[in-house]
Parts: sequence; C-alpha cells; structure tokens
Amino acid sequence: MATSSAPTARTPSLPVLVSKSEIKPTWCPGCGDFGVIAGIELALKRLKIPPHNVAIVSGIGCSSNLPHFLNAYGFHGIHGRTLPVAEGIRWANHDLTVIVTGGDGDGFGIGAGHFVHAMRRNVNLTYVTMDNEIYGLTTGQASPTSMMGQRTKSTPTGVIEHPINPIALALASGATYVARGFSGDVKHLTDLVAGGVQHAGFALVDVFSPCVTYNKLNTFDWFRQRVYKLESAGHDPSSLEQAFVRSQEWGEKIPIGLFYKTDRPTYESLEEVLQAGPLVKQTAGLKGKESVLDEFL
Ligand SMILES: Cc1ncc(C[n+]2csc(CCOP(=O)(O)OP(=O)(O)O)c2C)c(N)n1
Ligand code: SF4
Ligand SMILES: [Mg+2]
Repeated sequence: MATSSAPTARTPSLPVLVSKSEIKPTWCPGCGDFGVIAGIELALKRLKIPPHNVAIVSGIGCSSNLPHFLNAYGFHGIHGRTLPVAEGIRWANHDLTVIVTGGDGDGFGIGAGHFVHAMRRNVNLTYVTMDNEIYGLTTGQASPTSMMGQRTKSTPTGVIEHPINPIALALASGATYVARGFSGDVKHLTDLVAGGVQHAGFALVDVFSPCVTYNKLNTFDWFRQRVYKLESAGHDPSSLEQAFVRSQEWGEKIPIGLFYKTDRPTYESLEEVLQAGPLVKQTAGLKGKESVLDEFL
C-alpha cells in the first residue's frame, strides 16, 4: 500500500497568502487606493492569515471596488451598507478576519449611522476607509469630509458645511482602535492595518487616499507637506483625552498614526449565542420545533 504523503502536482503548497487577484484594479493611474490595497495585502501577508480565513466587505465607490482585486473572500455590497453586511459575516463566523473597505461618502455620509453603531458595539472588524474628501465614482461631488470652501461639481461656489471628523467621531462612539494612515506611506499604513487586524475590537484606519482625478486640493503633495507621525511626537495612545486633542489638529500640521487603543469586551464575546462558538459550527435548526410552536399556539 502506498503511504507516501509527498505533494503531487495537484497538491497546493500551504499556507497560501493573500495576494492580488487576477482582476486588475480599475482605478485611475496614480489613485491613492493603490497604496491602500498594498497596505492591506502586506499586513495580511505579515500576519500570515490565509485567504480562506479573510472576508473583505465593501459598499459602492471607486474605493469599494477593492475586494475584487485581492484573492480572499469578498462581498461588494450596496452604498452605505458596508458595516451591517460585515457585522453579519462576523456573527455568522467569527473565526473569519473581516476587513471592511470603502470611501468617505460610503462610510461617513450615507453609512454614518451604521458607522457609529458598529463602534459602540465594538464588533471585531477592521474598517479601512479610503478618505479622498470627494465622491470619486460619481465624478467629483463634495463628500462629508470635503473641506469648507472647496469647489466641487456639487458645490461650484464652495462647500458651506462643516466636515465630519472621522477620528473624533470614532473616539466619541467607542471605537477601541483609532488610527489614520496615508497612502503615500505604505510601510506606515501596513503597520496600522496589521495592528487593527490583531486588535480584538472595532478598528478604524482612516486613510488619506488622494483622488488624483477629481480632488485637486487634497493631493499627495498637499498631504506630504502636512502629515507628521504621532509615534514620533510623544503621543500616548492609551489616553483618550490626548487622542481627542490630536484629532482636532488640521491645517499646517496633520497627525497620522495610532490615536487611541484600549481593551473592551467585543460584541462577539458578550453575546450569549456567539459565546458557544461561530454560528456556522453550531448545530443548525431548532431543537424540537414542536415545543417552539407550542409556545406560540
Ligand atoms: C443609495 C445610493 N445612493 C447614491 C449612489 C451613488 N453613488 C455611488 S458611489 C457614491 C459616492 C462614492 O464616494 P465615496 O464613498 O467617497 O467613494 P470614492 O468613489 O470616492 O472612493 C454615490 C453617491 C448609490 N450608488 N446608491
Ligand atoms: S476617480 Fe479618483 S478615486 Fe476614483 S479611481 Fe480615479 S483617482 Fe481614484
Ligand atoms: Mg471618496
């Protein structure tokens, strides 16, 4: 009897790591989202999480096309409903690493309510937002993070609404890992994404990811002239007070890095049914459906 376990040509060599898929990105040349996908791929490679244990969930927007371009599980959802889908995936199988990707319009505009509630629940997700301060896919309207005065297709005389501050909103809503990256610094961004994936709880990594086609204000150069790293500025990420103060900095100097990190039980660890293990591994169906019916009849 042959007992050899030597790999044959048909045996895949494991572990397979997350890498680019056969679908080539459709982004404009130079789009900041290329830096973001590199940061996510490198972080997952570094952590050696195999593709079959990763689900990448998105909404609608240029940035939300990202799940197609990596060889993990992906769900390209609908505009602004990114987080509910991701939460559902986590609750069905909280053995999966769930990464949520999308834009500033998707997450902080139409999806703002979901953003706040996912953070207060402390669902164990990593939410990477490609924040280009514009609606890219729909060709250049103002987004919730567009700056006051910015002229866009939808604001020809300048934005008159105060922008959302995703970092301050995350701190106020109970996110337990709050970071900001820049797609012009992929190494630093990789560290932030890897930290978010390793963190047990809701991690936000809001990334300055310039739209080179429709946002002529917040360009790579604009950010390069302003960003500085919190890690080199004596910031203490265990202090919520310090994090709030830093979150208000915007202008000549803009901080990137880890603003805040704390430990708080996750939703999954507190929820009674999920405590028994991932739903997909639990016995399906109702135990004695007659007794359930009896209760209602
Ligand atoms: C319910 C709904 N409303 C509006 C749209 C149109 N729409 C598609 S993408 C988008 C905004 C995209 O901006 P953002 O999320 O910042 O992503 P980006 O393209 O900048 O990466 C809008 C308004 C839609 N698809 N669905
Ligand atoms: S329109 Fe802007 S956000 Fe969309 S792919 Fe092009 S550069 Fe990127
Ligand atoms: Mg956008």
